Amino acid sequence: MAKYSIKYMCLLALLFIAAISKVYANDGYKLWLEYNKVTNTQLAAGYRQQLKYMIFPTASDQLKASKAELLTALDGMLTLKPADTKNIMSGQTVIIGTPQTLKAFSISVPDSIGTEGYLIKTTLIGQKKGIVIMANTDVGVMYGVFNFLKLIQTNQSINKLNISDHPRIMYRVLDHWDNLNRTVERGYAGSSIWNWHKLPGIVDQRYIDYARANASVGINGSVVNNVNADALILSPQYLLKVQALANVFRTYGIRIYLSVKFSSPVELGGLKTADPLDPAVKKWWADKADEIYHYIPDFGGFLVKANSEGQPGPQSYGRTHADGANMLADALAPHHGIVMWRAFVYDNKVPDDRFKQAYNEFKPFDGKFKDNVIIQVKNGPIDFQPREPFHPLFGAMPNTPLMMEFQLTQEYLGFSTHLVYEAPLFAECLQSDTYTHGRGSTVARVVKGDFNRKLITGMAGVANIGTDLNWCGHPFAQANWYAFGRMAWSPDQSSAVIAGDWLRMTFTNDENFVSPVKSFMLQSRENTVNYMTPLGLHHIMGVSTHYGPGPWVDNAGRPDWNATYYHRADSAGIGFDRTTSGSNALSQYAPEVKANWENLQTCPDEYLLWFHRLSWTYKMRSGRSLWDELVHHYYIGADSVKQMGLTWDKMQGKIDAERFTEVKQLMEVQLNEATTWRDACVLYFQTFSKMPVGAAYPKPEHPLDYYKKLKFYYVPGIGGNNYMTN
Ligand code: BDP
Repeated sequence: MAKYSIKYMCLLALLFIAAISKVYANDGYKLWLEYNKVTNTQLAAGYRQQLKYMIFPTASDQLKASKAELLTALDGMLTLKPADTKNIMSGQTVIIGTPQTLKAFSISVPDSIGTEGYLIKTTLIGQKKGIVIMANTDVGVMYGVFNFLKLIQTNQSINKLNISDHPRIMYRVLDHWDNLNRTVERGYAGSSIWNWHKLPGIVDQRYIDYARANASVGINGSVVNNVNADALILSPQYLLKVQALANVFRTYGIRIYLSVKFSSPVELGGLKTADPLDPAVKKWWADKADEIYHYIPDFGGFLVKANSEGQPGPQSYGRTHADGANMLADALAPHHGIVMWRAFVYDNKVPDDRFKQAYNEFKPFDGKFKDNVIIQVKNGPIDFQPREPFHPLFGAMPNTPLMMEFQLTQEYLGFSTHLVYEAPLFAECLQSDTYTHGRGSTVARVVKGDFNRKLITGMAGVANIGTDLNWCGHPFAQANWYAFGRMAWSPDQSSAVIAGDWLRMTFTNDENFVSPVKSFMLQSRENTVNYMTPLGLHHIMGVSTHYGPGPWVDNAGRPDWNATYYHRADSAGIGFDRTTSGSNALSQYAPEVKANWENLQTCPDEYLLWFHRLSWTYKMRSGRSLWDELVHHYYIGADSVKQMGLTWDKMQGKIDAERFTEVKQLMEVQLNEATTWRDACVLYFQTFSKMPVGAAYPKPEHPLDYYKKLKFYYVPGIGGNNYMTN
């Protein structure tokens, strides 16, 4: 008790300091676009010297917005207002433009940077030195400006610049699982930022800041409503609201997309069927597309969840996924829109391992989809678990565009109270070798379209954004939005570099902060795997809410929503046999991958129980028994959260008190929850292994029954009224 009250008083004191020190208070709203003062005076003087004048034509809204961003940022970081000029002043001018505007200075823009790329270069213009930010299009200029600003935000030299970059992926999209009643499915950061009731009349500043943040990392698409879609979104009333958002997004190079319900022709159009081969249905969708493009000329297209978790789809009418997707594709094609058709399908009536079902359903249709259809595939075969092997569809459909779907919102990663930097999870998947086109055919290369240049390419991130002041619930969850944008732009980028940039832009350039915090960020996802699902365990969370541990769940609405379906623990052992002797899911991978994971000598510990069912006494590489190894992982997982907290404590004073205190409290919550995961899982699995837990480990605070009986009310993320929960 005494310990508690001291802790409590310390927190109160911190909150008090945070409240009175207004100058340092920071609610995190500005994300990585803080534009903090450059504190290194020499560096700042150098920047000021080089940025005295600016030539920046503002012919379009995009160019105007880019210029405004540049001016705000330079004012914030350097208290500098570069003078507008028409002439080059020696070593002091930044010229920004596209081929048309740069012609006057005899500067040509290379075709190689493409339509969205940019080039930032220190160069002689005539006799004088200056910096040129150039692109072939206005949106390319915007990306160039944001990346130029990043150099200053991260305190890099701008003396001899020669930076050329372009996106490797065409469609870089955020998927919002936002319902029209403003709940967010699997959202942990407040309500939906789309205030549908007040739209189209009220255009919230948040929409603009959202679009700016996206543009700053190269995100160029936004699906604004839940994949478990409400047909109403296609009604004229809602299309006017969508149009108002599209008008904001356009300035920042972002196209708007909608999730559509396959049965909309029935629900909204009053037709008797939504059969994709029915001429009246085809006409309904074609007319609807015309109507949408009338409101939004640059509308991006549709995202569809069909015949999945209770959603209607073409199979409801005896048709195939290809029939459904192609029908919608035909409706959008005259307007250059695309269909993102999800491969997240599984059915408990299909008597096969859930792991295998998406592959079985989609692989036969390789090459059968229209050019403007892209199949959106989750990174792993089950469902965004803390660790999954890559989805076997990657590389298996060489004649079909496959779009990566990552989940930024932390449905299975501790919601918004756990610090989990997801870039290492993205990178692990993207750098996995599919071997489908020989050694080195990484998932990233498949997604980039390296093996079939004719295909469109894309990457989607299920957004973690809501109305919380700091957008994402946890200050560090912003890093996942940021990292997603960076990796969608260039999937081979390093998680460490991205974390470093994000920390500098969001908090401070102080190396004593950046270095230790970056290292725990990089470790954070592994920590969570350890305290939740080590050694290849998966899908053992609480039923429906997906909050907290639930390895005992065996009575969910469907067998394939039960934890016991996945871990299969009994007195003989634990794990899902997906080798030839089991479900043979491994046969869906290239022979090299199958051989590697099927063989116990080569299968990494990380994937062990994904593919193998082993006895509790099975001897691991470490020399420990499987049971001891499992226990070890659970304990180091929870302990690493404690270590992270101790490192964070040392950061006090290096950043603003408000965010410091918030993160400190979050880490305490995370430690409690990690400990609960550890104790509940170890106690539960021990009922089967019947083996002891080493005496050196702290004992669980409660018996197993306590954890099993815990009930959580009003858990965020499941408040919608328009979807199934699993
Ligand atoms: C699962 C979520 C569910 C989503 C589904 C999906 O639990 O709420 O609707 O994925 O991706 O992870 O469609």
